[in-house]
Amino acid sequence: MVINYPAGLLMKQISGTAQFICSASCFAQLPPPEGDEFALVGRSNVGKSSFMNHACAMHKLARTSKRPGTTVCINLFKLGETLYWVDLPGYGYAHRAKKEPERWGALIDDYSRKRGNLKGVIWMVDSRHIGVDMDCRAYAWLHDLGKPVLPILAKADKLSAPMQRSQIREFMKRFGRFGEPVIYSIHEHAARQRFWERFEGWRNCVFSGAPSFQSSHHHFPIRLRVW
Ligand SMILES: Nc1nc2c(ncn2[C@@H]2O[C@H](COP(=O)(O)OP(=O)(O)O)[C@@H](O)[C@H]2O)c(=O)[nH]1
Ligand SMILES: [Mg+2]
Repeated sequence: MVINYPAGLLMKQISGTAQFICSASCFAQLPPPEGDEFALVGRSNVGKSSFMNHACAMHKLARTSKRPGTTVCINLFKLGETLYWVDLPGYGYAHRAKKEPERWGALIDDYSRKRGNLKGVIWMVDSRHIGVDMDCRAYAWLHDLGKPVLPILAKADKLSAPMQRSQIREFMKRFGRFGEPVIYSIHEHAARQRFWERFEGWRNCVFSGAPSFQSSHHHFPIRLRVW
């Protein structure tokens, strides 16, 4: 069934009420799937945890850090009655990757491919650095995964308005198949509403099974090697 929520309702329901559910260091530790899950994917330090806190209007929901790579687990959050978000470990930090790249890749791959209620991915890219190698590899992996992707350009306060527009164009040139990215800054109050309106529309598309959101058919899976 497609539920079309009035714009802004979801944001109001979620603000200040989201809950941390658990941290899992392997797929088996996750609780049984419930409701609809959306995963946050992006480079370490791109601002995933800050974004979740800001979007949910809660300061300490997800841990944020100036030190990259501190989220080594899958963290599950309940945002609404049937809405869950998952903060995944960020990719792209060499010192971490050297230590346990296989476990990281396997953790993300396992989760993304086996979790039955994973409905879509929120992909965060630094608005200042479009097209860096790690993001290009993540793009190939996301494409292969075949789940709907909602792209976010993070830390937009670091750019002027004209630069934001030109970075959106750059993103569309490289990764346009996922649609136009939402510009986000945790220092801009209006970003929250802009995001939730877009999320609601995107989620309604996801659940209506529009053809553009159907999985693409590949003959072999691209294993994630960027984490
Ligand atoms: N200027 C600015 N800094 C941000 C923004 N979002 C996150 N940060 C900073 O980026 C750093 C990493 O953020 P964090 O949420 O821990 O990134 P994660 O590793 O992707 O979860 C922290 O120092 C945040 O304060 C933003 O929109 N603007
Ligand atoms: Mg984090």
